[in-house]
Amino acid sequence: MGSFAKAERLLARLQALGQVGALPGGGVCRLALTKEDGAGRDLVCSWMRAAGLNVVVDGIGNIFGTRAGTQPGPSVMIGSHIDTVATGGIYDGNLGVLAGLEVVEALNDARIATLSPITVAAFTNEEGARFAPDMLGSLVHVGGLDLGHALDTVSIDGARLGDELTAIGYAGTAPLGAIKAAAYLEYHIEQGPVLEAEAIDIGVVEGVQGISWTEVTLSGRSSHAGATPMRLRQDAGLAAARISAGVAEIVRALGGDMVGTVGSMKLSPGLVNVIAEKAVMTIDLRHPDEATLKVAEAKLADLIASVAAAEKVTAATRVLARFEPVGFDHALVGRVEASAKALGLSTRRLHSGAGHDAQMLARTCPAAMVFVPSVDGLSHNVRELTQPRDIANGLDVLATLALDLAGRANTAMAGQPHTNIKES
Ligand code: HGY
Ligand code: MN
Ligand code: MN
Repeated sequence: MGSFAKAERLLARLQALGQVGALPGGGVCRLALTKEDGAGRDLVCSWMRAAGLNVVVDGIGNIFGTRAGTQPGPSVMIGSHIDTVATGGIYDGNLGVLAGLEVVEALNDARIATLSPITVAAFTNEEGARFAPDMLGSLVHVGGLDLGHALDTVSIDGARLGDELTAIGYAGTAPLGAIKAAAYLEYHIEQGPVLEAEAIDIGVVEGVQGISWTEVTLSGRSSHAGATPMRLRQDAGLAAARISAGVAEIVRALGGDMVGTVGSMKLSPGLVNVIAEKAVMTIDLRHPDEATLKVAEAKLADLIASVAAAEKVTAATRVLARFEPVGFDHALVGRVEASAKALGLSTRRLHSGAGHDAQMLARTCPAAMVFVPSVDGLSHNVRELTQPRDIANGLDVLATLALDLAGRANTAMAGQPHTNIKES
């Protein structure tokens, strides 16, 4: 059955963009605002312009490519991100931006005009791996983070966000929030095991779980690994290890959907025969329920305090990101489900384990997401893979729904755009 959009061009573009920042053994590294990210942006903008889109860049580097409708007004926005983690795959984020571009190109090829404009968006620094928090660009876009504050963010490698943005040529001049969205769609890989395990074609995403990122700095005293008796040590490395193990215990005790990750831990001086004087570690806690996430955070604070006292080190914490759970617009979620079913695809409702720009856009307009299966549930891994058939399925749902929301202009049924999704 399918839709007016075809996956071949999208699959080719995913591979082509995946060559920008490609890692030797496969996968990609395009950390936000690096020169590789800049090159990826240049390539995507060149495709947008070749498709006739009006491309604008705002002050935080968000890219918006708009295909005009026959009527002025807010866009149907299709977005995601093209920055990646350091050991990323070619699908996370990139699929959503390039699929939006494919929808536009397919409309051009089919000579279909829409009543409402369609805007393809690539948001800055969705990953948050280099600059925290994640979803930073879309958060600024919706007014959730002051631009000046965002531009002064310092990366894990000591760079200032605004300087890096200027260095890659994406410190834009378009006013923040200038492109209004009547509805926001994000097409994304699931990044988890559910759809594959249940052999489901399309994930109908009802919302995104809460996210809590904390950086902990533990300060002890370096001394000789051999000559210092255990009772005299102030070992920041041991404290960090005990906190890491304690996070796993907190998560296990809360059970259910609770997840916790110590993704980075740096010891200094980091030498085999020197007791670590300093440890800097990050803790990522997530849960779909805000109250439970708060309980986990309180337990973490107690854990840090008790380990620091026991190991005679000092602990300083810094919140890197904190977003409450978000529910997507019920009517639009229903439209995703109905579009998939009308295409003969199997569906399942689920919450997203990962954060997405859609959770920020949901603050300003109805937002919803389309998920497709991840092979082995893998993502943030160079082996990230989604099968071409699944990519085509998700594209068909996205294209069908985007056209439905934007409204066809050049047919006898021309009328009001369906972007006021409450009516339908
Ligand atoms: O961390 C996340 O959930 C997303 O990949 N930024
Ligand atoms: Mn993503
Ligand atoms: Mn990601």
